[in-house]
Amino acid sequence: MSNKQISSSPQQSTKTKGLVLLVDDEKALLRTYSRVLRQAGFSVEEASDGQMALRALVQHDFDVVVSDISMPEMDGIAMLAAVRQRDPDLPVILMTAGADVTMVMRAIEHGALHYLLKPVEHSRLCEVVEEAVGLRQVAKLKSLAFELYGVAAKSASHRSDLTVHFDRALATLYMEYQPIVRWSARSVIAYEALLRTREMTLRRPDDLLAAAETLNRVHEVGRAVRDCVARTAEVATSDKCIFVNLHPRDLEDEQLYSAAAPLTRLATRIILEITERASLDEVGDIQGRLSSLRAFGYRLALDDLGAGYAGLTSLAKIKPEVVKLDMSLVRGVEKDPTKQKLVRSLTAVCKELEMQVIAEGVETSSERDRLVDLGCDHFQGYLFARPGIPFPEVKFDSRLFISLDPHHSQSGASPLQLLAKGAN
Ligand code: G
Ligand code: MN
Repeated sequence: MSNKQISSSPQQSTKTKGLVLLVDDEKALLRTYSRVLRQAGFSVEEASDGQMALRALVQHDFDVVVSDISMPEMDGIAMLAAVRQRDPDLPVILMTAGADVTMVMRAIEHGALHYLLKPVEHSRLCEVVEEAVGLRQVAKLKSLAFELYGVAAKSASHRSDLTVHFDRALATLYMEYQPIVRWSARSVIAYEALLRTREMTLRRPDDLLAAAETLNRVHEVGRAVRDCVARTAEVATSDKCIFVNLHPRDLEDEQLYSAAAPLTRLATRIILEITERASLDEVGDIQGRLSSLRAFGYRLALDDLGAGYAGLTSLAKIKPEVVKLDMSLVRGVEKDPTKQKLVRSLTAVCKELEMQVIAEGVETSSERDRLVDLGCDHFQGYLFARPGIPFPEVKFDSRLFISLDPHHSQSGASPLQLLAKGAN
């Protein structure tokens, strides 16, 4: 029937307050509500039964559905259920002539946003529709944000999607490098290689690693990272040490111990960071593995000290050459006596144990100055440089600055020696 055609053009939706799908089998009401909504600035598509409404939903991207409940064939509740199947975020407002409690319950159960009694007051209709359009906008932005920056929490139920994203993340993986400075010499002594990817859904390294864990593909990330660092280190000009993060699972990858692996050839320039956030308990023969790495020339750093649950056990197990203080201890250290005490004690103990201390995540000069008072001399953080490709320089304050040439340090020692044991 011609009166069942969908009216008004969908293109209007871009210029209006929002696109409404109005569903009612009573033609007079359909016309009236449609006119009211249009006058209020909305675009309206009309449908005179549930089936027709579902067809319209396939064709257009509606902001809200306003539907009568009692209609022949498919009623408003059944239509609502069908809408929910294909779009969990589309607001649906139901209208009915009688206040039937069971009906209201069912409507709410199926996720109706509002339940209006007929005859619906015109201003109330516009108000409710306007609110629904706003909610729809928020839902869209939220899902966009999730797509761009969200964690891979939905991964378990979307394993095949996750595989596609993870493959793309691996294929577009690259490293950024953040300088580590020795403040007393005003010089860069090393860089930390930080994992990056162009795959937007797994941009945060934590999310990429979580995906790798879910898919049981952690070793692939570790190998890609090490190969990438090795390639950069071989072609780029810097001869400084490079800190490379290891996932605890990487310690079980035989490729890490292969003499032919690209990073092995550079081992004496590499400090492998092992995080304190994860437990090493599941890694078999940890002592044997760490000795093999040291035999190649690798040194070890304990990352994120102060953020983990591992207490002293990881420190005792690894006996790292370098300890990195977690940024949670650094943030606002100048205002927090407890943090000051902790940093002072940790720094002193680590020095006793001949472990070099690096304070991570230093963002302000007040944090840096207080850390210097507390005995720290090695820093990393946005205050000095953001991570970049490859090997960003650090501009030290010219009044205090000793040498602008990053390859020439004031002491005359090579950057490697500066980081060697006891070179405090
Ligand atoms: O866990 P790990 O220490 O490896 O993580 C280092 C992370 O901290 C990197 O992702 C890096 O980009 C980030 N980072 C480096 N410097 C700073 C800083 O000064 N402030 C903050 N908030 N993050 C930093
Ligand atoms: Mn690290």
